[in-house]
Amino acid sequence: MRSEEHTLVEEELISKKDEPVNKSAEITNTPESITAEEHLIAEKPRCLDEDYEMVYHKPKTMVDVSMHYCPGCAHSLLHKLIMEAVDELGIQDKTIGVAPVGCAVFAYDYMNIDMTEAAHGRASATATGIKRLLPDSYVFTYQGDGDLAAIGIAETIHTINRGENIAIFFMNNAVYGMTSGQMAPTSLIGMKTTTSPYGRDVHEYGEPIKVSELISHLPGSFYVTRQAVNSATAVRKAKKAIMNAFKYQKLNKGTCFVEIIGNCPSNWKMTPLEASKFIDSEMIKVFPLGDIKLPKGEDLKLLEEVK
Ligand SMILES: Cc1ncc(C[n+]2csc(CCOP(=O)(O)OP(=O)(O)O)c2C)c(N)n1
Ligand code: SF4
Ligand SMILES: [Mg+2]
Repeated sequence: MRSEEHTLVEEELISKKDEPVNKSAEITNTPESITAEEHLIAEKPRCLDEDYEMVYHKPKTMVDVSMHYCPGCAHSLLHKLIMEAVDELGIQDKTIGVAPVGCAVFAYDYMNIDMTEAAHGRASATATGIKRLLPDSYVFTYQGDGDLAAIGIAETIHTINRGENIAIFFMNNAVYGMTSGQMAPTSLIGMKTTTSPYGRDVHEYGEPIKVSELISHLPGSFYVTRQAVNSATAVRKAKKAIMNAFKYQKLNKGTCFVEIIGNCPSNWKMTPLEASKFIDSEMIKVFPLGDIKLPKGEDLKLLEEVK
């Protein structure tokens, strides 16, 4: 709630904003040369701290820079959710991420944790090496559908079949976003892409691959879930799934796989809002949301210990 004091300070700021600036401040930058405006700006947070209740802040695990993503792109939101989870679990200094080749190639510029880059599709193989050398760390890969389900499908299946104790965050936006929207293994039937201008033809290219269902049959997968980030409810559920994927790593029971149905407004040639609606009306018909494989039996009891 705004206080009288805050309103007064704000009015003072507005009235002093137009006062002539001490030009010497720009040249000498000495404490005496601080302008009235600079002084008031330094004062402002004191007022905010006292009179506002903090309801949202960027997690400290996010680097405070602008992202390169297109407006409305789900990558930025997924980055933030993963980093919020790391922040809330207090594992920033123990978490190591592997960035993909794809639009999220610069994930390491935004996530304030140890990260490395893998060759296209090889993130889970890279993560395997890291986790085996540093078993007490929390290791995750972040991969798109071109990266994980096309060029990297072999690595993905073998990694999960071995039950590597890592988390895989899989952003499924049904196209190769970075390279201008070619058809991916997850493109929908009839979906127009730059390499399927008349729509994906099932006879020519087969059905979209449902990676989560596929890998849930592998004994090495421990937790498999499919979520989205196109609504507030979906975001809350996705965040919970991401938290679970990190927590379950403590149990050393296998791979945790979180698929996120994302978007690519630029290559889908939609506004962000249209893209969100398309997810609800088309994408989740093919890729239904929800948990696909959950820990059970004795493992469920173990999970209580890490909550
Ligand atoms: C070995 C190799 N083959 C192909 C490419 C070209 N390439 C870069 S990104 C990409 C597809 C990325 O799509 P996706 O993984 O779905 O990520 P998105 O951009 O959609 O998030 C391809 C084919 C490459 N960089 N390296
Ligand atoms: S091209 Fe698509 S996936 Fe890439 S940043 Fe833009 S909207 Fe996101
Ligand atoms: Mg993609």
